[in-house]
Amino acid sequence: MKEMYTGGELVVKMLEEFGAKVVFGVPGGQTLYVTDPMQDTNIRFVHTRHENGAACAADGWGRLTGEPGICLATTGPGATNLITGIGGAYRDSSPVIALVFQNKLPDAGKGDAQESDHGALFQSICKRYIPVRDVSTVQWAMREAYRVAKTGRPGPVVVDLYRDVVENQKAAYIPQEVEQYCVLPKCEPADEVIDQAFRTISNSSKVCIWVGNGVKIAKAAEEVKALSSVLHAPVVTTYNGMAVIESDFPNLIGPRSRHGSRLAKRAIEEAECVILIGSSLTAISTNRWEIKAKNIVQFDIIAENIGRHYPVTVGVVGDAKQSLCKLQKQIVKERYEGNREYLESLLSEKKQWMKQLLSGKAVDKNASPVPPLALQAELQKELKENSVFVVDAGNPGAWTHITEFPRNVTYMKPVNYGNMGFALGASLGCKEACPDREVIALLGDGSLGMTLGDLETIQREKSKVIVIVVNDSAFGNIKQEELFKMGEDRYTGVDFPDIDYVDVAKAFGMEGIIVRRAAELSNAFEKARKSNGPFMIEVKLDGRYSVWPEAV
Ligand SMILES: Cc1ncc(C[n+]2csc(CCOP(=O)(O)OP(=O)(O)O)c2C)c(N)n1
Ligand SMILES: [Mg+2]
Repeated sequence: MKEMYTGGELVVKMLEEFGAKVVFGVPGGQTLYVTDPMQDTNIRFVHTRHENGAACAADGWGRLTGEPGICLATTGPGATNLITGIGGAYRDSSPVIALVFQNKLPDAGKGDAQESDHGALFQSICKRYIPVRDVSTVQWAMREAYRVAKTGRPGPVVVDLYRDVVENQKAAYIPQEVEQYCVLPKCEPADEVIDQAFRTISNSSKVCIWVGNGVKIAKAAEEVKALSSVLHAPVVTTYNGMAVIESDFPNLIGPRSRHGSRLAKRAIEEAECVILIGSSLTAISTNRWEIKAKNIVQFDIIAENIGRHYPVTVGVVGDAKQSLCKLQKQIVKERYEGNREYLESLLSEKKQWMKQLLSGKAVDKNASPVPPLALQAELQKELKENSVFVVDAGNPGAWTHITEFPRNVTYMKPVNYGNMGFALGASLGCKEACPDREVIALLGDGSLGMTLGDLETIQREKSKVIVIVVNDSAFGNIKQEELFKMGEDRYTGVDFPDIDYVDVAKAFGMEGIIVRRAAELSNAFEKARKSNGPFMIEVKLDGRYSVWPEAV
C-alpha cells in the first residue's frame, strides 16, 4: 500500500471499499484524476453519450441491487446534464452516488471555465450534497455518501470534488470495513403496536392490502401473500410495487395509479381497513391524493413516512418482512370469513373487466399498426421469470398497468419524477449489475429521441438488452391528453415524421427488426434472444387508442 494518495486515488480506494464494479459517466478535464487511477483496479468506467444515460444507469443499478449505483460528470454542463436522471433516483428512492467536479478551490466564484453552483443546482433533487474542499475529508465524504444513499429512504447523494483535491493534494488511506459505517436497520415493532394493528384489522370485515416500493426493497412479497391469504384480502399495488407479487397470485387486483384500473380504486375505497405496506402514497400512487382510504394501518421502515399524506389509525415502524411475520403470528389465530364476499366480488369484477378489455379489435394481433393492448398481451407472453422489465415515461409505461408478470420479475419505471429518457440508461445499468438476468427496455419514440446516443453505448458494451421501441410518431401521451382536454384541432408540438428507428440502430451497429403486427412479436423475441448484443424491436403502434379512458 502506498503511503500517500491523491484525492482522486482516494475516491477510487473508497469505491473499491464499497465493492463498486462500474462507474457510468462522461469524462471532463477534472474527472480524469478519478478515471485514470480506476484503470489500475477492477472497477470499469463505462462512458455514456450523455450524462443522463449515466445517471439513469446508476439509478437502474441502485433499484435492482440496493447497492448505490455510481455515476460521474464534469463541472457545470456535465453536472447539469446529470440532474434529470438524479431527480428520477431521488423521487423513486434509488441509492446512487454521483461524483461531480469543481475547478480549483482558490478560483471558486471567479467565473472559471464551466463554473456553476452545484449545491444550488442539485439541492432540490438529491438526498444530500457534500462538497469536498480538502483531501482530508475525501474518505469521510465518500463513506457519508454511501451510508446516506443506502439507509433510511434510499436516494442519490452528490459528492462535489474540487480539482485541487483530486489532482494535487495527498493524504493517507485509512481503511475501514463497510459494516463500520453503514448498518441497515433490522428493527421490529414493539408488541403493543402489533397488537393495535391486529385489533384494528380484526375488527374490520373488508380489509385491503396496498403494497408499495418498500415491499420490493424489504423483499417481503412472501409475507404479503401469506397475510393476504389468511385475511382473504385483495392486494393492490402502486406502480413501483408492480411485479413484486406475481400475477397468478389469486388475490392480486393490480396497480392503482393515474392509469390504474377502476377496480383497484374500488378495492381501496370500499375497504373498512387498508393495510398500507411500504408506500408513502405519492401523488402518482393516489391520483393526486384524490383516492379515499380509511382506517389505515401503515407499515414503513421510516417513521417520517407514517401519516405523511393520509391520517393513520396505527403506524407500524419497522422492517416490512419482520413486522409482517410478527403480525402474522397473531392473525393466524383468527378466521376472517367476513372479507370473503368483498374479495370475491372484486375478483369476479376483475375477471369481467379483463375479459372485456382483452377482446375485440383492441387486441387483434393481426391488426396493423399494432393496437397497444395487443402489444401488451403479446409482450407479457414473452416475459420470463427472473427478468428485469424497465419501462419509460409516456404511454408505453402507462399501458403496463395491465401487464401480467411471472415470478421474480423486477419492474422499474420513472414513476414519481416521470423523467422521459430513463429506460435505455437504466437497462444498461441493470444488465451491467446482473448480466445473467434478461433485461427488456420498453420506451416510446419520444424517449428514444432523447437518448439515441446511448444506443451506441449499449452496442459498444455488448449489453444484451432487448430494446422495444413503441413508435407512434408522436409524444403520444401528451397528444392524447391534448385531444381529451382541448380537442383534436388543437394539437401542437406533439407529432414526428415516420422514422424507422431500426435503421438508426443499425447505423450504430445494433441488430433489430420492425414489428407491424403484434403476432410478429414472438418471432422478433426469438431473433433478439439469439443475437450476441443488444437488439431493437421497433413496434409500429396505432396511436389512436387512448390511454385516457382507462384512467379513474
Ligand atoms: C424529460 C421529460 N420531458 C417531457 C415530459 C412530458 N411527457 C410525458 S409523456 C410524453 C410523451 C412521451 O412520448 P413517447 O416516449 O413517444 O411515448 P408515447 O406516449 O408516445 O407512447 C411527454 C413529452 C416528461 N415526462 N419528461
Ligand atoms: Mg411516441
